[in-house]
Amino acid sequence: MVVETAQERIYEPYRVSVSEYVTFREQGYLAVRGLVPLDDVAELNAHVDNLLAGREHIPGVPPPPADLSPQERFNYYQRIHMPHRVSAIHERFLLHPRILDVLETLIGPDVLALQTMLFFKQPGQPGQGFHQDAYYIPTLPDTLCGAWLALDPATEENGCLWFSVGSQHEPIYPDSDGTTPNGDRVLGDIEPIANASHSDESLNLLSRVARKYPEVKVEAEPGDVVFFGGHVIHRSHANRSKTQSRRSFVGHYCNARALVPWNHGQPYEGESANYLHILARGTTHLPYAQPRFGTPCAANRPDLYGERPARPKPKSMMGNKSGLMILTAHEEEGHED
Ligand SMILES: O=C(O)CCC(=O)C(=O)O
Repeated sequence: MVVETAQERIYEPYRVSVSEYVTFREQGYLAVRGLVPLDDVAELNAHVDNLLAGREHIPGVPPPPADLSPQERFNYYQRIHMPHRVSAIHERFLLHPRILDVLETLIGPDVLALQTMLFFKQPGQPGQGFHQDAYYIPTLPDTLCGAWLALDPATEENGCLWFSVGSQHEPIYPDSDGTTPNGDRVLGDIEPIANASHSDESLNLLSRVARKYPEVKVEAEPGDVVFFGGHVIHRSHANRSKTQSRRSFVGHYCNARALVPWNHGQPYEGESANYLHILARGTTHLPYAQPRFGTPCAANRPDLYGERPARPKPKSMMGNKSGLMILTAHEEEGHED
């Protein structure tokens, strides 16, 4: 029997439209409907069901104890961080070609894959209060982008994402409580925050900034992917439904030519941890990691995902004898722009 996996499937490339490109910048997020095929979503959901049933486990993540009741087992996990480093299926979704097609346009062309998170968000489980992702994951220059894949319908009731539209133009607010050294600390009048991600707005001081902007909910169907930049303030509420899970898979990425002084709180050598993150698309002059489970991407298949067509020789705008500016073939040496 041939078991078809996401790794072996050939996908129709996704071409981002001009209007989607503009929307991402205008709103701070872009929802691409039906980006990931439902067969792939079903495969990841089956894996999640197996985790909860104890039929599969992720190395380093304790499985639910055998003596739990079915309800306790169902609620055992809330979120698993960085599973792509130890589990092949998570690496495949981090490097899903259709997700990378969009990222290549929004933050590429060179894309580094940094982080994965699997959210369970079963009925009654909490949300995550106002935060900016680049507060947690610094990239220099800052090109961070999240890709949030809905595995279940995500509704207002079960805790979909909400975005403060316009806040993508805000700086990253540093904290006063020492949680991270990140944020735009050199801006003269920036007011530090505290308790980012806290769901109590009176404690989460980023809510003062969020209040300047209209907040928009983004409901999603399985297979929809919501892309959002590292600056946009966003949150999700608790799952208030009685029966509806709100599972999702989130990857974080940046331009592969940015320094990434971040390894999910783990140590790394030197000034940046780029050598621990996977080159997903394009090329880079900086170090990068190979995918541990061999998912095809730019790091191991530069012929497919890395090389770009040779560019024609550059031309410069030069004045001609009549004083008009015209495009002129580049001189090898001694030209002036
Ligand atoms: O899925 C959620 O509830 C929150 C996700 C989120 O805020 C994030 O990935 O930055």
